[in-house]
Amino acid sequence: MSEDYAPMWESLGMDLQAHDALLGVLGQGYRDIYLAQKNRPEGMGYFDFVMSEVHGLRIKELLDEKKQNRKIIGSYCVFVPEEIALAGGATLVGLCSGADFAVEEVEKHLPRNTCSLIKSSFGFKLGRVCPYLESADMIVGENTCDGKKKAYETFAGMVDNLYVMDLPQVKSSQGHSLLKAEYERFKTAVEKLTGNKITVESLKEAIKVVNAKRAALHRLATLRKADPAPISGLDALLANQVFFYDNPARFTESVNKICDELEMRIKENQGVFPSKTPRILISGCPMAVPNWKLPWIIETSGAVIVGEESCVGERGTRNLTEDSGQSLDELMEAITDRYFKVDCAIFTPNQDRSDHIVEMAKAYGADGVIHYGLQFCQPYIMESIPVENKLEKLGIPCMRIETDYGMEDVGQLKTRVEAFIEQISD
Ligand code: BJ8
Repeated sequence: MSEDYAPMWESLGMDLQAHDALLGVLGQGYRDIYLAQKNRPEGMGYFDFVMSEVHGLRIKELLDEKKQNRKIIGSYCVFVPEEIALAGGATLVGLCSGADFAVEEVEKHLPRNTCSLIKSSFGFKLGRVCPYLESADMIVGENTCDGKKKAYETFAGMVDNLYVMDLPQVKSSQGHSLLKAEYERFKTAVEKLTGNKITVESLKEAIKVVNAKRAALHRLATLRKADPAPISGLDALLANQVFFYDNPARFTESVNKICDELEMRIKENQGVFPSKTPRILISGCPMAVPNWKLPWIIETSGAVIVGEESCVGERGTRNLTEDSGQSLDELMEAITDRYFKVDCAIFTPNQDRSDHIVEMAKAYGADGVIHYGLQFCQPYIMESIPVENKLEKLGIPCMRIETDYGMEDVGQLKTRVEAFIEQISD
């Protein structure tokens, strides 16, 4: 890191010793997994920098924004509309939850058989190691899966600024009305937090900013259809992860810059892996920073990842928000329409998701799909069986993996992944 940020972290009430240990592991993991890759696009240098300053410069920027009276809102789910936060003059940051921390302490509050993502969110709070969490003026929890829903009841006793958003579970007209009502309630809460009234102009502008971020990722995704793949899945995943906490305009510009470079690579028939390398689509639970285990295993086993059907990926970003509305109500309706299309496995039935997986597998020329389920995540693990059946019927090989954030199963996973890659290479 370029500066001594210890006083800043201390001012946030963080545990410096534990935080140093976390950064040590994160830095080592990043070097071993990311910097060890060959032939990366030069534009990834920006993301390397972002990662090297993930708890430094970006936090300093957020604290500077706070000094200017801007509020920071932390979120754990792609159902929390960034458009509304931005329109109210707040900054939205994703709270990662991609690594185990303070597990013993966490298991005093949560059952052992809780998914790693939820445990991680508790661990970062209990261990006082996440400066994003500690900088947030409001933390939004959402009633999605049962695990999260119940965990937030306990989490409410650990932070004094938790806002819980209710979400529908069925894609019916009643479900749509519930989502819209919840977004109206969130809009009021943001206005109260920031002291700013959301206007047609501010909401339109915010929609434009968030759409531009998503459009840049669409451009990146489209370029990954090329063979040889111009960028690794690991690097593309990183861009999707940084989407959640970088400055929006800077992020858009940086992704577009990489896309310019990738277009040149494609013209020159250059790739990160040789042409005809087996192509994998990953589908399932979100992979938050620094959860890079499975992509790393796949891409060091002779395959390339060409797409992510995930909230940290295409499920989270594929739809844009219509911005032609002329009134607040029309724009709020458009926001609701946009988010209502997110096909998270908490919805029942959830046919759209399996259709989208098939669509992605075809569009990206995937030779096979690896379904990634976090252990104890009922919604995604349950869905993985019909998803596998559907894919197999269509002749698309699929492998289901259940894992957690630990490294104990790396050897076993690698063996299974290698066998799958061999199978789809024939
Ligand atoms: S919209 S996927 S970000 S809820 S892995 S905590 S589902 S038990 S993360 Fe998610 Fe929003 Fe849905 Fe996306 Fe529960 Fe499963 Fe754990 Fe999960």
